[in-house]
Amino acid sequence: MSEDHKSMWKNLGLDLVAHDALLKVLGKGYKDIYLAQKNRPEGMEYFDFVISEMHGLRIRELLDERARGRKVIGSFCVFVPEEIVRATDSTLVGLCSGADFAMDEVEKLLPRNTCSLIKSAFGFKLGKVCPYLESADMIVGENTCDGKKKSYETLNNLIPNLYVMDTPQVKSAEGRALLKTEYLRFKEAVEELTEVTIDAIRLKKGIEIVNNKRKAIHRLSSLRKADPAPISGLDALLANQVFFYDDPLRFTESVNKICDELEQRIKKKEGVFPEKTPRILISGCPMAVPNWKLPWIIETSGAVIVGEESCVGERGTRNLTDDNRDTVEELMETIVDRYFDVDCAIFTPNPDRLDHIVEMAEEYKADGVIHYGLQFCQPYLMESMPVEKALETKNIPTLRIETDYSMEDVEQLKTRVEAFVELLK
Ligand code: BJ8
Repeated sequence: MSEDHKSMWKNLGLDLVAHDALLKVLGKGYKDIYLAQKNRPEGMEYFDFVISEMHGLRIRELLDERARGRKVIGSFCVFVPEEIVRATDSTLVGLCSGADFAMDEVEKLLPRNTCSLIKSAFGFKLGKVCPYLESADMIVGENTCDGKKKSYETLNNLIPNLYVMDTPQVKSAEGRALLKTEYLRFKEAVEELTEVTIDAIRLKKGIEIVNNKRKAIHRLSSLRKADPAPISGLDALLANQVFFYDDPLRFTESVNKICDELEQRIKKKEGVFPEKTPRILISGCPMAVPNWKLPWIIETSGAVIVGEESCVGERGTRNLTDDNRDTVEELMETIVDRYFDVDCAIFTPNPDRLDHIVEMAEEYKADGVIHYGLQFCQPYLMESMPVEKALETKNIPTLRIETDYSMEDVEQLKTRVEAFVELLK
């Protein structure tokens, strides 16, 4: 690692020894899981680079932006509207992480039976290893699941610039009104932080930038319908993960470039795996970097992942925001409409999600669905049962997996996944 990066991390207050250890583990994991894949599209080199510089050059870019007066806002959920942040020329970065860190310290503050996603965010803060957390001018929490909303009360003592957004739990007129109130309050908070007044031109521009990222991902998703699949699920997941960190214009361009390449592959019937490889749709909790465990197990067990019904995937990106309006008020309404359609399991009831999973399974020609629930995640574990039922009625085989970020259950999971894949053949 360059001395430059080291002094940057030191200035951010990171624990250099712990951070170094983390980067070593990440580097090894990436090499074993990603670089070991065969037949990857050439365009993935860009994403390899992004991951290798995720804590280096990308942080440097964000700090440079800050030095020019721009702001960086961190978030843990796809309910935080990126359009509003972009409208002020600020950058929104995802803060969820997919690895255990400083768990002894975390369990002094949170009950042991808290999901890995929440514990991991605390671990990265307490272990002083997340340069994104330390570079953010504002960190947005949201009252989604009980675990998150209660943990923000504790996180508030560790982070001076935490802003908490309320979110509805029911898709009713009152629920939508609550989301609108909260988005208007958030807009004001972002305007105050950035000292920028959001007008219609700015908001339209923000919407356009974020929509373009989503459109590039839609294009990528749709190419995954081909058999043989032109890209692995691991690589597609990586693009979905980088969605939350990268410069949006560069990201859009890079994903579109990969899509050009994939189109050529499809023409030549070139795939990452042979034709007729069993196709899997993953559905459930979000998978943040470097949570690649389950996809890795699936794709080394003779199957290919063709879609993710997840916030790091189609649940997070599927809808566009309508920018065909003239005033800030009208554009804010379309933003509310767009996000109110997100079918997170915190909503009750949540029938749209079941319909969407069935639709996705059919559209991506999945032979089976693997439902991924993080241990102690009540919303998604509870919903895994109706999901299974809904898929059963369509004769789509389902495997329900409950796991965490540790590697202890890899062998056991592999045995279950292999048996499931056998069934699909
Ligand atoms: S919109 S899925 S990103 S809340 S895994 S912390 S639900 S106990 S992440 Fe999420 Fe927003 Fe919903 Fe998406 Fe709680 Fe479950 Fe943990 Fe979770």
